This record gives sequence, C-alpha cells and structure tokens, in this order.
Amino acid sequence: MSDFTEKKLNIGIVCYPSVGGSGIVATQLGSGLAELGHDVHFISYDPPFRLNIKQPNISFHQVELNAYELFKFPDYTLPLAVKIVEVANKFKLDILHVHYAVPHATAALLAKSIANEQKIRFPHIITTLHGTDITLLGRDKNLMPVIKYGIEASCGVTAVSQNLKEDTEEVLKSNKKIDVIYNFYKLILPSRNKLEARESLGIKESDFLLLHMSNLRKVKRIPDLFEIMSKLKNQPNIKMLILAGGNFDQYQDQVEKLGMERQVIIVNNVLDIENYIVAADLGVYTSEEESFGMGILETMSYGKAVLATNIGGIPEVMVDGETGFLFAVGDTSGFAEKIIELAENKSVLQKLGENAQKRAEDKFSQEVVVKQYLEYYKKIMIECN
Ligand code: GMT
Repeated sequence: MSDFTEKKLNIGIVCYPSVGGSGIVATQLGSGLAELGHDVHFISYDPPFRLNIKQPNISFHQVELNAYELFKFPDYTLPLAVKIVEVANKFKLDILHVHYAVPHATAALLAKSIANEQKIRFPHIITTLHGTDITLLGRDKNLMPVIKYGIEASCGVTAVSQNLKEDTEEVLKSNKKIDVIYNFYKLILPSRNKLEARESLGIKESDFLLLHMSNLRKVKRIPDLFEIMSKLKNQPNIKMLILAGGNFDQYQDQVEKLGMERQVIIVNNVLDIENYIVAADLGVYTSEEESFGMGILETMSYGKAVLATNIGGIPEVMVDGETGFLFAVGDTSGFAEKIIELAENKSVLQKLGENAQKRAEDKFSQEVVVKQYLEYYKKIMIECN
C-alpha cells in the first residue's frame, strides 16, 4: 500500500471510453492507483479502450443504455446516475472521480441527491476538466449553467493545465478553487525496434519520418499537416505517419488531390502506439486549441522532439527551443522550414529528443502524477464534507 494513504481507497472513475486523451489519462490513472493497491471501479458505456479489465483491483461497470421509442434522443445521464448510485453503495466508494463535467459531473450530482434521499453514504466527487468541456461546451449558453453547477458543487476540481484553469475561471466567471494536475503518460516499451517498425510501414532507413497522432477532430487542423507536406514535396524522403484515432476518410480526397499518397501513411485505431512512435524522427501537431496535448506528451516520452502550435496548454508541456519548437497557428511555412533544418541536423534533433524524454519523465510520468492525485484525494477527503 502506498505511503500516501494508510487506508486502501475505493475509487470510482467515470470517463469517456473512446479514443481521446481524457479516456487515456483516466485509464492510466485507474491502472496506476490499482497498482498501488487501491480498488478502482470504472463506470462507462463501454470499457475504456486502453483498459486491461483483467488487471488486479480493477473492475468495470457498464451503463446500460435504453432506446425507448418515447425518447426522441436516448439519454445517458440518467442511467449513468443510477449506475453510480449502485456502484457507490455496493463497493462503498470513498472517491468518485469524474473526467469531463458534461455529463459526468451532472450525473454524479444527481446520483448524490438520490443517495442522500436513500440514506446511502456517497463518495466525495472530484471533477477533472479536460478541455472541450470548457473551451467549447462551456461557451454554449445552453450548457454553461449546468457545467458551472457541476464544477461548483463538486468537492474538488482539477484542470489538466494552468491554461485550462485560467480559461475555466474566465469562461464560467467562477471563484471555485481549481487545482492543476497535469496529464501523464505511462511508458510502454516497444516490442520492435526502429528499423522493424519502419519496415512494416514501408519506410526506408534513410527517410525522415514525421509523426502525428490524434482523433482528427477539427481543432487538430489536419489540412495544415497536408499543407506542410505539400511545401516539402521536393524532398520525397520526408514522409508523414498519421496514427488516426478518428475517421480519416473525410481527408482521403485531399491527400489524393495533392498527390501525396506515397508521402502520407495512415494507420487507423492503433492500440500499441509505442510500436509506431519508435519509427518516427519528429512529432508534428498543428492544433488551434489544446488544453494539454496528450499526443505531444506521448511522442516526447519516446525521446522524439516535437514541433507544435503555441496555443493553450502546449507551452506547458513542451519548451520552445529545448524539447522542440513552437509556431503560430497556421504557420505552415515555419513548420516546413524547421522540418528541413532538423532533417539535416541529426545531432540537434537527437539532443532535443533527449530533452523531451527527460521532461516527460520528470514532470509527466505515472510515478509523479498518480502520487499527486492520491495526495489530492486525501486532501479532499479531509477538507470536504
Ligand atoms: O478534443 C479532444 O481532442 C478530445 C479531448 C479528450 O477527451 O481527450 O481532449 C482534451 O483532453 C485531453 C486530455 O486531457 C487533452 O490532452 C486535450 O488537449 C484536450 N483537447 C482540447 O483541449 C481540444
């Protein structure tokens, strides 16, 4: 048992199970807490995609969705609230840690009211904000009051970067105390080396391979990646691997129109990302909004430098000139020029990659961040009644 709490905790985690940084962080956190001997109960509509449900101390509780004809829109919040009450009661949860205010904090608060009514002991609710719940949904006047309420009525609230904390305070005009606990990545060693990984992708040893991993949502500005690649067209040895956690079909036409099928390699829905990152030379991330940027951290964790946009929480994850380089959103020429410069200067690239890996280990590793969450749980259990 960890020294951070003498008592084994029963922890409920509510998260989105689909491909996305928040689900990855919630899954890693649950797994890290379970490794320390705590009992962790995941609650969602599907098992989170990177969750090993066979890991000791982990259980998964599925929310069953209904499709009554009466409802034009099937509702998730209500069955989620009912499932939370059931799990909280059966497993005597101490903490209920919800990732994303909408609809998870809302369901947690409804569950708390039901539990109070039924005289069932209810856990302390902690809400972790991940980004779009504030930067997108929080600005929607039809959702803002429910998000604000979810945050203000939670026992504890954390944000994944200082930038997101500040955005939340500004968007919601709330004085609720928000603590920053950064995201983290649990390193998994690749089962193949760089050459083997490249061979499987049809990439030559002499090629310079760029890497982008994301869910391909609009905020990632995928067309900027193609613009960068078209600026590098006279350098056919520069290629780009896109690990697509979303549907790439919408972009296929653009790739074909630009005649870049040989330079842009798409691999869909990969679970063993480590076996692909190992093939790459440099990460490229062109988002117009990013409260943290898990793909950037994952890339850095494997000793790869990153070029990214200077927005949101990205400058908190990477250091300009030390672990990679930052550019204004849309500055595709800046990206392209730096790629050429680094492709020709392997020793600089190597040093940036080493710095990136060190920063990932020192600040954003499982060892560091799971302890921070445990300390936070302990504090909330003492302070919040
Ligand atoms: O918008 C997304 O990319 C999905 C969302 C998620 O659920 O993963 O991402 C947000 O949370 C991640 C984990 O905390 C952050 O790394 C991403 O930066 C954040 N996305 C945005 O802020 C756009």
